[in-house]
Amino acid sequence: MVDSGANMDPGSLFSIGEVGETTGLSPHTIRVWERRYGKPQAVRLASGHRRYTQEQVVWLRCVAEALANGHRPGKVLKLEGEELEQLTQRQPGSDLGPLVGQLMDMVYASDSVSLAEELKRCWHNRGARTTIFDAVVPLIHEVGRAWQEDRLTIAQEHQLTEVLQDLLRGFRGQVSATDRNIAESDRVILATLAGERHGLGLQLVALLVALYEREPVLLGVDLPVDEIVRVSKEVPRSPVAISVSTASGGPATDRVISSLRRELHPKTTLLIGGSGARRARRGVRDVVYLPTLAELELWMQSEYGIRPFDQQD
Ligand code: B12
Repeated sequence: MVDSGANMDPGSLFSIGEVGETTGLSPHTIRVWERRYGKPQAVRLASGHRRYTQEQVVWLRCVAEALANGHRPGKVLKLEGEELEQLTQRQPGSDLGPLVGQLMDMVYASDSVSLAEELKRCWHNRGARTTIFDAVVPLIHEVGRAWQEDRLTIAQEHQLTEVLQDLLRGFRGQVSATDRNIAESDRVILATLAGERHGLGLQLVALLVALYEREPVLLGVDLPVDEIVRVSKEVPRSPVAISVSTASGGPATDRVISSLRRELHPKTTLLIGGSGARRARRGVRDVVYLPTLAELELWMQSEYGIRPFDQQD
């Protein structure tokens, strides 16, 4: 459920202008929805100004994506969580958006060359945001579904992973700054925990971190806690971000996250993301849970005091 925000520190809330800037929705639309649908219910300051929680901003961004896919506000505004997420990835009346459908045909045809070319074309012509959020992420999720339903061979799935890893690294190479001094707090250490072999989440996060002109330090997948701690202790002001897939989220992983939290320097920020990450209220203390890339973006915007990467000059 969306938090009412009543007990929140006003400093951690967003103004309607900031919400509009991050979601692309006009403040007028947001006010009309509150009146008409009762959502998002803003926190009112003594001055009468509206403020929104991070959770509400993420919800509004999902709403904006679903609307951009052609779904009706009356339907979209009633939804939350997984149901809403599905509409951000699918167009009405069809299972997939045309671009993802086309990319899936290439996966089925084991045509890595066309797949890579199409994604590069998307990156050059339609930009980083469309490529990440409208092509790569829905493609990964559709491949997961197809694999589960036995519509895809192991080789086809592996081939896609290889293509995406190469591309995401290549895109990152294009946006990474090479000629400036990187402050310790501007680095983000990225890893998955022991037993977790899903690495595309890390690549996506690394690309997003680079788009925000920060430096991802990739330790890769399947790392024991003491290895992550050893690297982090050298640079305690760099946040540590861990990707947890649905395959590995759960109480056993929570215990590993607790021990990682205990062993890291107390000042080191620990970010846990990926669809296996839990929500803050049920999770480990002193850990920032950011299950989606949209939440990572908001975190970076508030942490580093910067605007969305595609609105910077
Ligand atoms: C490719 C793939 C593999 C490859 C991975 C290769 C590689 N080098 O990465 C291989 C073949 C190794 C593999 C193995 C397995 N896989 Co697999 N795999 C996938 C697939 C298709 C993509 C994986 C991936 O990287 N996802 C991770 C990211 C990209 O997705 P995400 O968790 O939703 O994260 C999103 C955000 O949360 C965010 N994010 C991710 N990390 C982070 C971190 C931070 C800090 C932040 C802020 C955000 C963030 O980015 C993503 C984009 O929105 C998924 C399908 C899917 N839907 O994910 C299945 C999937 C994850 N695999 C699955 C399974 C079952 C397995 C195996 C158990 C299969 C087996 N029987 O061996 C093993 C387990 C391996 C292990 N020990 O980890 C299931 C899990 C289902 C479940 N609920 O348990 C899935 C969902 C497929 C399915 N539909 O059944 N897999």
